[in-house]
Amino acid sequence: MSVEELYSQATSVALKQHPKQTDKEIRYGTAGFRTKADMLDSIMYRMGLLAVLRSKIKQGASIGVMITASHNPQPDNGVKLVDPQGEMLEAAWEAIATDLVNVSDAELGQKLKSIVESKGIQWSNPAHTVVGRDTRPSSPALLRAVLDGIAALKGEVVDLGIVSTPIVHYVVTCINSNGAYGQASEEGYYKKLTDAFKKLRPEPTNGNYQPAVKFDGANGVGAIMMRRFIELLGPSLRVEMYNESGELNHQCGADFVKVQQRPAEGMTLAPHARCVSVDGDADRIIYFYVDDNEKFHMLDGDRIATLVAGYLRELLEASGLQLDLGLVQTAYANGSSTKYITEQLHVPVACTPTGVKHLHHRAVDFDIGVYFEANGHGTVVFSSAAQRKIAEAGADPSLSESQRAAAGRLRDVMDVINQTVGDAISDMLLVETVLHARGWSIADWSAAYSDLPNRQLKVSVKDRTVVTTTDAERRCVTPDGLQAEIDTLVSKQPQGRAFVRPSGTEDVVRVYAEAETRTAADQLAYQVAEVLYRYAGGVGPKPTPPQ
Ligand code: NG1
Ligand code: ZN
Repeated sequence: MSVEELYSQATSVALKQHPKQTDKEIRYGTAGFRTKADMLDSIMYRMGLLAVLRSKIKQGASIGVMITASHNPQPDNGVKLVDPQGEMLEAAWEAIATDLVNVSDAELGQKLKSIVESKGIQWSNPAHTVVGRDTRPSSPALLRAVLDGIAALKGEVVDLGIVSTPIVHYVVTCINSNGAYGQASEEGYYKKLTDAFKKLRPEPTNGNYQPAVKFDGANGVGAIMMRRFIELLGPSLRVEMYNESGELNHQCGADFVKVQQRPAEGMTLAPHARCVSVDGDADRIIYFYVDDNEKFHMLDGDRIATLVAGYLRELLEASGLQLDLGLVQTAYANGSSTKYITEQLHVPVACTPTGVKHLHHRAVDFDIGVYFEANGHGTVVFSSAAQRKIAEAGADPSLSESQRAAAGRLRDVMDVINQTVGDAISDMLLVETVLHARGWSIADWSAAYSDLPNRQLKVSVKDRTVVTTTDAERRCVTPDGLQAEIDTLVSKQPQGRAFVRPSGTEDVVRVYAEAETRTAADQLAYQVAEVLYRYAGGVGPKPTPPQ
């Protein structure tokens, strides 16, 4: 079949089987395309087409397609593409994706042709894709649309079935590294992580550390995966399962715990038991516990980042390796965590706009970059030079035995980490490894520093693009005068900090505030929401003062 025939075949499949459902423009945002599941069929089909083009321009390297709306409610769904090294889709192609899904069905063939020609895509190159989906009831039908898109342009496909987002990133990376990153399958992923984890704890207990967690699967794919992990982990970590099969993300999961600042529902809590909540596609994780007085304590992405960065710094010192370690956060990082990591741990901190791709890009500037969003999405990346130096140091006869042991440990810690993307379960195994090494209970971990009380709110406005920001989203540029009002409100609160930014995944503007006390943080958040509503054209109910 000629290229021209393929373009017209793609168009006729679109018209007959996956017609465009709306003229409303949709954009490829921080998490790909995400909206109500019943508006996604044509978008999925076209993303299947795009995955084939993306693979061809990368000389046939595998491209991932993940069907999920992560922590969003069950009726939503979404899709994102994974680039050859396991990273998020390159920014220039986000714009191409947006163009491709917004043209009419009749213009589709012409659009494909113009992408192929303007990008100089070699049509004779092969195309390979790896597809995964979450547990949403809408996902199987949307998968068929993606597969139809891939088939229309004659791409090859490996369908991983129901898997977490990080497994798709892992498998893509393994295929494209010819297995150097690991065995390219779901089983290969489980084995790599659990083998390294078990090696790092010859004895499951140590000091105050007990090898047991309570796991909230958010009624999603994380629960299914954890069942498989449990078989492989054996007594090295006992996992009690909760929220395995109800409504996805409903009153549970990492986002619920983080935003509501309370335990997931449906769990049997016990004082000081470590509880873990993951999100709907298992790429985010939040720890929490209740103390003897039933007080709730949350250990979020900032806590994980500081715990991990502190431990890596210790291993670097013990091994004598000269590698540059840094931490990357966003404006949502609690002020106390930033202070702790810079002043106590002496690890440099960088701040980027929200969205893991920004954090990831900044983190790779370090030899070892730890990055986490406060919501629990993050990982650690090691440069190839760092990986080589660590491997060499483990066997370097000029080093002392304890230096070699520390380097060897660092190498094994690296194997527990899914460097390709934030990964809830890999992150959990990493946290458990550090707590075990330190002999820490969850309260010991929590004692490192105290979070400043904080509050997040959402404000609906007529057009959220009227809010624009600068300085890694910490200050807003427009609407005119809004930042000055926020500055005045913040200046009245001891340890106050607040910012507003348009969401990339919801039609709202988000407000964040922190301050010395709970009441002050709540009040500041409300006051900022109120001025935002006024300056940015708020719609619907006005922000109401905290009770
Ligand atoms: P938006 O909607 O742009 O705030 C949310 C999260 C991000 C990121 C993306 C992608 C917060 C405040 N924002 O983005 O951190 O995870 O979703 O899923 O948690
Ligand atoms: Zn997610």
